[in-house]
Amino acid sequence: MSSPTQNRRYANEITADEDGERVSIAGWVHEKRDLGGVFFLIVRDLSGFAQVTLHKSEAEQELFERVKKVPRESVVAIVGKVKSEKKAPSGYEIIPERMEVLSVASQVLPLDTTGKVGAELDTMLDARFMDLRTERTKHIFIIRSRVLKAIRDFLDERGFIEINTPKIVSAATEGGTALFPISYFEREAFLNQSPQLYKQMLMASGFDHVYEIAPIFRAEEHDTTKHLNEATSVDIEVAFVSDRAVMEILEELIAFVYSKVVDYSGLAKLNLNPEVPKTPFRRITYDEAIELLSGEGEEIEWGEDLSTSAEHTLGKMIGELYFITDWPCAIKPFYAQPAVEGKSICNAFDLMHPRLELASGSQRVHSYELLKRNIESKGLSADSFEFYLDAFRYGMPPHAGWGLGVERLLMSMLEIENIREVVLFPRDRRRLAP
Ligand code: AMO
Repeated sequence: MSSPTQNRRYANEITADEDGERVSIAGWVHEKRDLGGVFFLIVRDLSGFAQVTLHKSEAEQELFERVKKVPRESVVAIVGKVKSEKKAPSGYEIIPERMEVLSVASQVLPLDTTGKVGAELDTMLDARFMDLRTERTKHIFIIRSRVLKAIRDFLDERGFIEINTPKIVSAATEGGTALFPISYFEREAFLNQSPQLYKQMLMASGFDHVYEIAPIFRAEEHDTTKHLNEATSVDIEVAFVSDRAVMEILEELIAFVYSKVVDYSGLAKLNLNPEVPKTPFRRITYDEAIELLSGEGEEIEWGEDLSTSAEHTLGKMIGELYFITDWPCAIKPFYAQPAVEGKSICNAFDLMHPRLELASGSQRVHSYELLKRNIESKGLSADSFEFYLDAFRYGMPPHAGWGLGVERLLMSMLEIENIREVVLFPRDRRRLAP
């Protein structure tokens, strides 16, 4: 006898037009409904659901009993005939001839895959493999995959070269967040906070448009709904341009990504109907931001970073995606280019969603001397940046770039409260497994 999964079809590929034809499906036992004389087995696969119907009077008794007994979430393969049935969820049902149980699921289940009984986030994350069987979580990760593909398509189309830089490194890049130290043979090394130094070094290579989509590691101590210890960052770096040019790339990229998500049918399962944001996004300077905040009674001293509460106040006032530009150099990293040499404002920007920061970037210092001075004035040792500084000594063009948090983008697009929901296996202060 042939394998029951041979010629396996997805539930949503089968149609009522195939009435009378023999098909084979495989998936998980989603639901069982016993109506006495009729028994329904709902089988779920990646594509959706198939209704398998057994009439007690017509079905083979041995098969009828086995189907009734198969525990929920077990994996089954079914061969049967298609029957057009308007009342069935997909307009057809399958009258089974054969069922093979490929794997029996233990009971009690860690969570309800029908989504009728909601689960706590911790329960979902602890049993992520099963949580992914729910419609909501499945669609979040299909959208995540679409978002990443859209980002790649957009950047590839514009001639960017995709790069991969090391994640085991010897120096910090982003002041403010701590590093994860690791032991590297007889030396100390760290997990990379950002590909910043490497993407900049490539600007000296002639690869003048690069991007990387990769993990970044931040030893954030606090447990928040928007911070992870391992996040995914989209980083770009472009030579011979200013911060203004990379801001335009960023807003066009965001609009393009939205345009590839809004037509996804699974959005309905998340009860969402997002709109493609209009470009160009609004731009306000840091000075304008603190003035707006002051008008709302929230005083920020010049040179101070914006608190989460300040970000929320501004977000409420502006109500759409916007940039904050012209930041004080004191609160931006050593590589941000001053607008005027010697002045305290930098050509740096943040891209904000009304709820949170999505990206930050800048024009970079490309003068070796200034960069070295900046590193030292931030209290860092120029020696540990020698490999990076070297790239600025033999012909480094002006350049600019940004880093965009993939999870932040997704949670803002999908109106998700907790960043952990958009990561398959999130890493936070408490979570190192699964
Ligand atoms: P920054 O540190 O602002 O800039 O990071 C860029 C973007 O990455 C995301 N992000 C995070 N997401 C989740 N959890 C975290 N702990 C976390 N940390 C950062 C955010 C943030 O806006 N080198 C610069 C970028 C550049 O200038 O090119 C940098 O890393 O969405």
